[in-house]
Amino acid sequence: MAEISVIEHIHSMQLKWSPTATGQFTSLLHDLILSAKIISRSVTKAGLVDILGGTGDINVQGEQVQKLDDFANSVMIYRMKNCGVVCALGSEEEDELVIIDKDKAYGNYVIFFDPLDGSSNIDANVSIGTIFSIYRVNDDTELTKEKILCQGTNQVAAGYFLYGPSTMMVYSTGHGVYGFTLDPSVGEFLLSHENIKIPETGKYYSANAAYYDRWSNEDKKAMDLFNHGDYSLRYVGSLVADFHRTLLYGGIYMYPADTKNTHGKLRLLYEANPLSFLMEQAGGLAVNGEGKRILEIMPEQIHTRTPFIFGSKKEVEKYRSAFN
Ligand code: AHM
Ligand code: MG
Repeated sequence: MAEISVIEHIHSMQLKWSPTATGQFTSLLHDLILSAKIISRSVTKAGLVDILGGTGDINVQGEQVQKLDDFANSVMIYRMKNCGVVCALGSEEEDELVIIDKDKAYGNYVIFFDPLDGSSNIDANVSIGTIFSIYRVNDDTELTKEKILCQGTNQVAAGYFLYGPSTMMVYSTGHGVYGFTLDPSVGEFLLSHENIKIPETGKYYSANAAYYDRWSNEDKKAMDLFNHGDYSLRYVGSLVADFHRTLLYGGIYMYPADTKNTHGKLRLLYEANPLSFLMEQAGGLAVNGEGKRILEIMPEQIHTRTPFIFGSKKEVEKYRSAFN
């Protein structure tokens, strides 16, 4: 069987869907993939070198920064700032949007990312990931926050890298969802999951059930619809890992608002939007607590949070039935 590399795949998708492409997007993906390979290398060696544990700092989210968080963020920022095609970026680990100096090579792409999602799991050698969301700005006038912050429906591509037993890349440009597995012997991501579709229904439900007492009555009622023997509970606590399992096996993931996280915990721009883009492309649903499509929420700022519920159509509709 021909082994298709991710860059080859991106080229073939562009030929099919955007034949007049300039190559900027491929260039961006190339640098993104290089960042992920560098992060993956460090994640794999984490127990052997002094990169486990915290830096002692607290980030803008009020969370402890892990050394690997810090490392992954600097790799991503460096590569994205210097790839020549990005004009602005937003990271979970940065307080503000970063607008790239116009004296550097400068392109039309905006990228949001969570450099290392699931970082509370790092020291336990549990799967973690990098999530990305890409937009294109089509005018050359001065960039403003208003131009950059928009609904997730405007994403031109989204995806994630999963650092698990194998390192994977899953991405979509709006024409299906494709998965690639890093073959360390050749150093390339090779196509392993073609045109992924989530099952219409699945037996896994996923939520931090310890927060039950903090949820609204509707969310408690929704949880009760799954918390019995017809379903099975899975919760890693690394969003990328929980998403990947849900994408492949079906079922539902729920991180609703609670009395502590009154707007939900997960961030719209670099967690919920890119994963919702993939989920919808795979035939699933992604909504907030009010049942609104995640991709239609207008962000108020770069770190806007949202309740986040996604999965197979049948289970997400069942979740929604608790609100009627
Ligand atoms: P992080 O991006 O700082 O790692 O935080 C997000 C993580 C998600 O990966 C995970 O789904 C969630 O937080 C777990 O939260 P909780 O510990 O409240 O269940
Ligand atoms: Mg995260």
